[in-house]
Amino acid sequence: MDFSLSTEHEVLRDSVRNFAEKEIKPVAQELDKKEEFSYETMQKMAELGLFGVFVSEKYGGQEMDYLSYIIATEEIARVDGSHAATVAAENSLGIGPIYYFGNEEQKQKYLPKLCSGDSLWGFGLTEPNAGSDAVNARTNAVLDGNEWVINGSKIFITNAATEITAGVTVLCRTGQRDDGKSELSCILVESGTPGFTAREMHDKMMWRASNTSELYFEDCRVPRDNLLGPRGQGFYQMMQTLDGGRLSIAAMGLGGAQGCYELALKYSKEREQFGRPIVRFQVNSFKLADMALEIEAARLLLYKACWLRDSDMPFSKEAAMAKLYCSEVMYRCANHAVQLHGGYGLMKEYDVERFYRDQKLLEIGEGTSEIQRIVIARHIGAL
Ligand code: COS
Repeated sequence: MDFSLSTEHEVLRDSVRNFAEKEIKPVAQELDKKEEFSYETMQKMAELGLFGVFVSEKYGGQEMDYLSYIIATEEIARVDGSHAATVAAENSLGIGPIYYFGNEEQKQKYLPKLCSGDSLWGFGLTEPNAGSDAVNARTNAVLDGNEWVINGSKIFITNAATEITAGVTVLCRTGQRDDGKSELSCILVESGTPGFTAREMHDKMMWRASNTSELYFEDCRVPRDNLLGPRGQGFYQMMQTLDGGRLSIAAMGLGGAQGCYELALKYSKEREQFGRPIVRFQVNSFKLADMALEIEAARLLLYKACWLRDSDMPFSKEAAMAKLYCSEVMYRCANHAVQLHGGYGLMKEYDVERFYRDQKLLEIGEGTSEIQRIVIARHIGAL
């Protein structure tokens, strides 16, 4: 058994870490405060090759493995959750479905611009009344001649309302199956299509510098050929996409936890109370020891899940485990980090304050912690 990373992975980690420290860290606080999506840093991330990391070079991607993408996401998240969200949502949710399920024409048409960062793409699964119960999606698509006519709405969709969003993959109910369940299919809807509106959502607690939107479809007509893969495969495509997406959320948990830990360790060595650095109090050093321990365990769990995926082995259960564990580790690390910073940890000028808010999304997005426990329980035959 060999736990060492390849030179390629190490080089990637170093370059993304340096980039994040230099380009994202200095602006993260201000963007969070202003609730502003930065096209400038997004473009710089694109130039670094952070979009389409696992996509073949044929479509403009980096053709690296999934672990590489996860390490890159982890390193961005170590510095800022919003930027990591933009990268993660674009790779696994925006690009992923087109890359894995699209036909050649769709891939040629959309992927090069998504990989270069010239445009972004959204993943339209969640609806106001279909969150955890995703199979209950009600957005409807009816064939009328050579066009799908779509009606319905989606909510909490990342990257779908930016100035450069090229479109969204939308899960639609396209009929009823013989077993009485909904027939669900994915349809590609380009931005600017009449009847399709994306409205940015504001006043978020977390990921304030990432783009989140509500989508509305009112008699929105798109060509019949915009169907992604075979009709009726939409829910499986979405679930498979989420298996990969859950690894990204896990990477954000791991990276965020690492960021909290490093900030807390540094501060605890500098801050003096009762005549000595607070790290010298056992109660504090134990917190840091727990953080280091859990981060190590989280990294092993996540990288093993990536190894399974990169080896074409089933990884659904491990993705749910990694997502669940890494997000809960970040929750505990952010909590300890704020506690160690005392009153200063409650102030926006300290990054741990932002980490503390940003971490909450990880226990909710791409399947709540409760849903991950359902997925794991089903895999082990306990449900
Ligand atoms: N890959 C491919 N197909 C899958 C799958 C997976 N990982 N998991 C489930 N499916 C299939 C099932 O095989 C089933 O197929 P049939 O209807 O043909 O039998 C179908 O999808 C529905 O699955 P299931 O019967 O298990 O549906 P449930 O409603 O009981 O539960 C859960 C599905 C709860 C696991 C699912 O709805 C889920 O993950 N919900 C959370 C959604 C989510 O993460 N949203 C966040 C979006 S933020 S981007």
